[in-house]
Amino acid sequence: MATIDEDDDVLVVRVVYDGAPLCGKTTTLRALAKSLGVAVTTPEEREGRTLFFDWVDYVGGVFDGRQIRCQIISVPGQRDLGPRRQHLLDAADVVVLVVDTRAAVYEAALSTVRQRAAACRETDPPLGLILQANKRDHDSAVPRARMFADVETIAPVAIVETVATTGQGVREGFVFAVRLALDRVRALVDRGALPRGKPEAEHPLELLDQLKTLPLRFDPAPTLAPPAPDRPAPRSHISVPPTPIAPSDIPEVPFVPDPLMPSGTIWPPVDGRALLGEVAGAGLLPRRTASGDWSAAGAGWRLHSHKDALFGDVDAGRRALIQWARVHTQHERLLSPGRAVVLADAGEGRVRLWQLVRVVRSLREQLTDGLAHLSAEDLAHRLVDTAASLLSAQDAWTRAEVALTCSLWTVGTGSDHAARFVGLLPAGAARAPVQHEAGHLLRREFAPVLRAAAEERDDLDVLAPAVQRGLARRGMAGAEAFASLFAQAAPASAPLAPDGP
Ligand SMILES: Nc1nc2c(ncn2[C@@H]2O[C@H](COP(=O)(O)OP(=O)(O)OP(=O)(O)O)[C@@H](O)[C@H]2O)c(=O)[nH]1
Ligand SMILES: [Mg+2]
Repeated sequence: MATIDEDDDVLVVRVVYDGAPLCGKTTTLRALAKSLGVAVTTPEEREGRTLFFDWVDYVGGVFDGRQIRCQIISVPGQRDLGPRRQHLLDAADVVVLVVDTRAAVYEAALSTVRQRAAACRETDPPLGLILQANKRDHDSAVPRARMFADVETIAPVAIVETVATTGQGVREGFVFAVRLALDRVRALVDRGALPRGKPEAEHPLELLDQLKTLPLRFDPAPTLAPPAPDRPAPRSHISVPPTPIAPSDIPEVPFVPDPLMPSGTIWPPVDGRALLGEVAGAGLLPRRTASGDWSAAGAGWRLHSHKDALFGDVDAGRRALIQWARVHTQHERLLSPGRAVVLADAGEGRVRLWQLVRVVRSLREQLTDGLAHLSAEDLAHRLVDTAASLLSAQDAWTRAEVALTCSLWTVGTGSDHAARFVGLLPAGAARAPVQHEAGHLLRREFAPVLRAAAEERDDLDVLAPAVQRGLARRGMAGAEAFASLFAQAAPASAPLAPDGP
């Protein structure tokens, strides 16, 4: 949802690329980013499929004297990722619906257009919608005239024809989308309803954290490698904190971190108060996100409260606090330091449970730093060390009673160099963690890193053997898959095929 970020003096708008699985959303964002001369961030992918989103930041144009910062986001298309898709759509200022126009999937695409057009019209002020007719290069693409006629019967929707793989038409679609977004912003200004403050998410990591707190309608484990046969059974499960109350229409009192809060409302008892003092000094003001959660980030801290962490009285809230304190204590050695849990007044006798997490740099952020400037040998070292940290985190987390998602974004290293979970603890953390086969995990996590490396450097042919040497020194599970990932990206260094008959 658009907002005026007064700190940076910009208008932030969100352009969301929606559409069926494999219609070409990610391809579109990559082509757009290339034409705008900016980068795409893709937190996680599995076999080329988007798991969370693709994110592009672009500052351009002016609205009422302020620069416009566009957060350009594509949703994951897979049916089972619906909650994530919805969360991203909820914060849209305009939707670009990417449609695969090949004949075989055309009818299904039209029904998506019908649904999305109806949903956009229901929003107040209406949400702009553009139809990006993609894959126009395909032999079986439906004729242009037929497509325009069909869409006309649905709603007055602008159509932009594209070939995302070459970038044709993609930028035009985006420029049009921003105009529609600004129409909506203007309507909000006229009503005095344009919010001021930080956007729902300021950067991809924050958005990723939000999505990771959402319930999934599926368990990703079955589609991945089966758990190792000797994996220990989870010892016990932590139940969801007791008796949250249903959200009501009575607005909540916003949480203002205050180190003078009554005792019994902060965990850990002593250090927690000191941490709270630090957070209070940062002047963070949490805001409600589209999913109903509350969150704030800045000055090295993240504050988060799940939408259901609201309790009708202090006793119910205290029981939940004690349960969360127990989770933190049990997993202290696995979690990044600088965490507190706080029970705060929410007004009308209600209390809300918050987690405060000091930001610790993730493995992925540490890697990004060295991607452009390290020598191939040093980068190879760092890549191998990072892979080892990731695997050791996964190993350690199998003993956890909470489902700590293991990825380059959620693992960091503590002062003792041990791998630590740096994300927000999942709400109602009542699930055994999923363990992936080492090679699979490494491929999944490092493929995007390698793509980024390929954009930054032209010495992958040197990097690949350096990685191989690093692995040989270390001896690591999944080493073969890891090495082959790099070898594939550097064809010049791949072993020559024997002369065939
Ligand atoms: N021929 C052709 N292929 C395309 C075009 N756009 C995308 N593709 C291909 O379609 C496939 C899916 O593209 P993606 O961009 O990954 O689709 P997506 O919608 O992001 O997929 P999910 O988010 O994972 O559901 C890839 O193989 C692309 O190369 C296009 O305009 N023409
Ligand atoms: Mg995608």
